Amino acid sequence: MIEHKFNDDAAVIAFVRRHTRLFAEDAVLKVSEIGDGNINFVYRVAEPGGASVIVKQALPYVRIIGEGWPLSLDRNRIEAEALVLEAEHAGDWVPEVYHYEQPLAAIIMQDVGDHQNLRHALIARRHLPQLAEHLGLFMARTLFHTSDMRLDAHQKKDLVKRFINPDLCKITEDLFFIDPFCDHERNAINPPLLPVAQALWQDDLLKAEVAELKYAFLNRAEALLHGDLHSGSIFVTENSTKVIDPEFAYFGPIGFDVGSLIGNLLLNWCGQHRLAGDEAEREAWRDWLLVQLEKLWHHFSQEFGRLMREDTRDPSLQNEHWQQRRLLHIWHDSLGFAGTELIRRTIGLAHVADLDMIEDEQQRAQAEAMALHLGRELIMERTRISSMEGLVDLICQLND
Ligand code: SR1
Ligand code: MG
Repeated sequence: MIEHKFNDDAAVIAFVRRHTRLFAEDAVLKVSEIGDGNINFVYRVAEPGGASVIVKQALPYVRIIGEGWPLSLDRNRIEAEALVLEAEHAGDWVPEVYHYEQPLAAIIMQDVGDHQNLRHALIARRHLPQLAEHLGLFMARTLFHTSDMRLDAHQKKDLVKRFINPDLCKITEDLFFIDPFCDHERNAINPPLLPVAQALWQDDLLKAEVAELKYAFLNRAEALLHGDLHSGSIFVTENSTKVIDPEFAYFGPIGFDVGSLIGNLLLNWCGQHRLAGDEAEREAWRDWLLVQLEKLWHHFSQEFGRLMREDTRDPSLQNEHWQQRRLLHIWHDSLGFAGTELIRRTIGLAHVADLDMIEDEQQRAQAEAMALHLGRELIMERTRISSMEGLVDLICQLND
């Protein structure tokens, strides 16, 4: 029996009324459970035709698995605190937190229901003119301002302590770096793709590089990451972008966030290759995605570079040569982590609709094989790809 779960809609409404003043006393409120993620329960509380808020509640286990996979409730505190911290540096791009309540492991936050989930938007080939700029700036600012370049020694260590997140990190450690590279029972593999997956499991050189990336994930406390920056964690309109769901936040390698996002654009690029419909339209969309990739890195690296030059506090880190090297290092890490995201979303536990929605299993296997191949190349070649042009060349060769 889970004692702290909201018993019914009335309990959710009472919680919201207790901690916000958004609704008039006589307003008739409606609750709907709208969570489609893997882990938590998410409720929308709305006055029909009027205001609304989101209540996100963590239970002490993974939602899609049940009580057999216990999970610390502290993730909910981490999410609330990460949202507040992100808002200090990138307030335009995160929902506002109205209240966090530790005993209920619940957050009341701004409803971004007028936005569309980015994964659905990409599948529908919706052009989003400001997406790459918003996400590039979001990452540059949140990551720079929580790094040793900006914080003093004590501030940084205090924050690292606050964001120790062992349960959620363990999910990533397993789902990104272990399961997809062996015949693990949690994997979900499209039958025609099995021989390609089996070849990966035999590939010791690839596994050595994955071990390198995992070791970085385990040990390199460079900045406070969002930690789960995939298309499903982003909501969009034409001119607005909101990044939600930082419950995986912890201090890790900056390239993990950048790479997760690159990986998700590339998953869509692979999936669209085999989606039914007009080929010219599909290819035009895939070209648009590559342009977004370029823009994303452009905005991220320009802003991160500017912040390093203008706002680095530690004099020993103000060295221009070192700063350029740092950016190149982030680029190489990003490519490697993008590769692991491509692979784990294709044959691991948590798939993505960009690939899963291809109905024909053979067609799907072709798009999936492309994702695995691209993932492998990114991991293996990451330190030899020195620029965005190099990345786009590699991707285009794969398409031929
Ligand atoms: C059991 S959790 C599976 C995945 O869902 C989350 O959103 C993370 O991406 C995690 O890897
Ligand atoms: Mg999530």
